[in-house]
Amino acid sequence: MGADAHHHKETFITKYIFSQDHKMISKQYLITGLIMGIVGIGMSLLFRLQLAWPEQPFGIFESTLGKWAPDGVMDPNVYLALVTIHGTIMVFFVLTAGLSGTFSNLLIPLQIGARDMASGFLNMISYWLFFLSSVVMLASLFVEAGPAAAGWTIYPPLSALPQAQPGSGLGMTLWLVSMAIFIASSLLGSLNYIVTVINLRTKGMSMTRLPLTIWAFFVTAIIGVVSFPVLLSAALLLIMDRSFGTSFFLSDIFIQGEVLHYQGGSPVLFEHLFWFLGHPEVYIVLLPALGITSEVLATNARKPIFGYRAMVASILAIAFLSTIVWGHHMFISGMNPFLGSVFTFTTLLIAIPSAVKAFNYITTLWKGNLQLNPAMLFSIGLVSTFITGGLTGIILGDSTLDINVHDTYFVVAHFHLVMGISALYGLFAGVYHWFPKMFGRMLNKRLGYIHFWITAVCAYGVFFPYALYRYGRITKKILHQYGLSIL
Ligand code: CU1
Repeated sequence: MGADAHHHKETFITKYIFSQDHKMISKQYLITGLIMGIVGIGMSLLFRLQLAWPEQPFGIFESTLGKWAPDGVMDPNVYLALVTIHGTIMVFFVLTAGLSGTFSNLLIPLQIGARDMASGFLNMISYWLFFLSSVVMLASLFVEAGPAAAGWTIYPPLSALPQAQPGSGLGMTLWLVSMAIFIASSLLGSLNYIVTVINLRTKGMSMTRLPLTIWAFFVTAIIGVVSFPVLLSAALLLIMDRSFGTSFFLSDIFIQGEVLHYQGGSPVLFEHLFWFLGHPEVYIVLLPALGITSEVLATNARKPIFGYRAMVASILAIAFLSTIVWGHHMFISGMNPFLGSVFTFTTLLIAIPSAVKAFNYITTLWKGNLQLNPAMLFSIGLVSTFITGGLTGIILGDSTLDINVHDTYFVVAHFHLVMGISALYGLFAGVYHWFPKMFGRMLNKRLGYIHFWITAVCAYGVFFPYALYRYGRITKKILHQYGLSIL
C-alpha cells in the first residue's frame, strides 16, 4: 500500500474509471456484466411470458415495448429480436466477459504471486472496449426497426440481407460492429492473461502447482485466442456481403420475386465459421465456472481437490477436443453422413474428460467436512446441472438422435443447463466466495440461501419441462410407428 502510494498520484479518474489495477478492472467487469445480465434476463422474462400464453395481451409489454407490442401482444419480429439479443448478451457479455473478465483479473495475479497483469494498460483498454461494445449492443435496442433478430448465431440470409426482416437493417449492423469491438476486447484480455500466467509466476509456482482456477482461466484464454478471430473474420465477411456487394455467404437468392446479384457463396460456410467459434465458446463460458467450482468445493469440503493431475489433463483434453467438434451443430445442413459420424465420434469423446471432472468433484465432496454456505451450494448446483446438461448432450452429440431433436426446445434445455445455468452458478459461487476479498465486507448468508434456492428451483422448473416435452413427443412418435402407445 505505502510503496504504491508514492510513485502514482491517483485521482478519482485513474483510480475508478481508467484504472490499470487488476482488482479495480475486475470490479468493473463484474458490475458491467451484472447490468448486462439484468437486461438479458429481463428480456427472457418478457418473451417467455408471451411463449407461455401466445397471442395473449399483457400490460407489461405495452409499458416496456411500446409500439412493438400493439394492443399488448408482442410483434413476432420483436419476439425474435428479444431472443436474439438475450442470447447474445448472456453468452458473450455476461458469461464470457462478465465471468472471465471478473475472475481472471481478480485471481490470476493474486494466485500466481504477481503484482498485477503483464500489461495494466492493455487490461484497461480491454475493459473499455468491452464497455463500448456493450453500449453499441444496447444502442441497437433503440433503433426504429428494432435490434438484430436473426438469432445469436446470426445465420445468413437473415443476417446478410438488410431487407430480410426488420432487424436485418441497422439493428444487424450495430450487432456486427458491437461484436467486432467485443472480440478485440476479448483478444486483448486473453493475451494478457496468457502472458501473465506464463511469465509472471512467482518463484516455485511451477505449472504443475498452478491452482485449478488459474489453469481454467489460462486454457480459456487460449481457446479464446484460437477461436474468436474466426468469428471476427465471419463478421467482417458478412459486413462485406451486406454493404460491399460480395457473395461469401449468399448465392442464387431472390426476395419478393426479385433476383438478387449474389453468386457462388454458401450460407453453410458461415455456419462452419460461426461454430468454429461457437462450440469452443461453450467451454470459454464453462471452464472458468468449473475452475471456480474446483476451488470453492475443495475449500468448503476441507479437502484438497481429488485428482489434480487428472483435472488438469481433462481441462487440456476438453480444450483440444472443443476445436474439432463444431460440426455437431450442423448435422442437418446437408453434411455428408460420414463426416457427421466423425463429428459424432469426436463430440462423444468429450464425455470422457467431462465425466472425469464430474467424478472428481463428487469424490472431493465424499466424506468431506462440508460447509454448505451459499458459494458451496452454487458449486454443488453447478455439478448437478453439468451432469444433467451433459447427459442431454450425449443425445445431441449423436447425429442419428440429434436429427430428431434439432432446433427444438430439447436443445434449448440442454445448453441452458450445461452452459447457461452452470456458468451462472459458477459466477454466483465466485461472487459469494470472493466478495469479502473484493469489497472488504461480508454478504448476508440468509439472503444467499434464498437466492440459491429460488435460482435452483426455477432453473430446473423452466428447463426440465423443456427437455421432457420434446423428448416425450419423440418417444411417442417412435412408439407409434411400432403400434405402441404409452404417453
Ligand atoms: Cu457444440
